[in-house]
Amino acid sequence: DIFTQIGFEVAEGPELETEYYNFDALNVPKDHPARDMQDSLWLKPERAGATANGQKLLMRTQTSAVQIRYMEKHAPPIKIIVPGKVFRNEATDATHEAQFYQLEGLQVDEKTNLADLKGTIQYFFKQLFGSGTEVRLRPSYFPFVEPGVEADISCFKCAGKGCNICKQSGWIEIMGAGMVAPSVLNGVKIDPRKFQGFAFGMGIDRIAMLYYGIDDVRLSYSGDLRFINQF
Ligand code: 2NL
Repeated sequence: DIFTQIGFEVAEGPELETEYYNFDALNVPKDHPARDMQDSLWLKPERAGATANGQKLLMRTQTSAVQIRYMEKHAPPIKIIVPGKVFRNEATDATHEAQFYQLEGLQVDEKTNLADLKGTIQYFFKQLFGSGTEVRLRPSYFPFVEPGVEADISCFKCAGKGCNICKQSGWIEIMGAGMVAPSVLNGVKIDPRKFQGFAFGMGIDRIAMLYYGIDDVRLSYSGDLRFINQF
């Protein structure tokens, strides 16, 4: 709702993806550890239907493939948010699940820049956590963006003084983002000399946990009605 108020549309796509859409189109190196069997849930290739046009299939590890598919079909201006379930080959504990929800966003237009990204993130977190919420960006790296950033918000519990939620730092690491890499735009036949884009991704479960003070991500998927009925 917060994003649709400023013109974003909701897009969705398949949970079962090809290696091309999940990794190659996003500039993830061929030897990147995220592609490993240890990190991703691959379908056995010998199983009938486990390849699509010779492409290996996996449960999507992020929703970015939806944005790639969208950019192939739609010319800019593009403003979408993509909610959806993602999957990791993960030993579960209080802060790790094998399935969780992400929300990614993508805007592509002429003259879209890093200030537009920061303004959009700032608007979102002020709406979600209150108008006193501050956002800061730190340099980071993701293969599909250049430059890449990590966004922190000022702690909504202690307003920056330092508490258990923000680990005494006053800031909470909340999402990754950046300007869409030119190679990613070229891959979907959008000319990066004419169009620029920003993109961001966040874990919805993690934000809900922070917001409601939930200390174990596995509760959300336990099927325990005493937990579910509180929301
Ligand atoms: C994170 C980081 C991110 C994106 C997701 C994206 C998608 C396309 C192109 C470029 Cl199609 N970028 N998505 C960009 C930066 C970060 O997520 O930590 N998520 C939980």
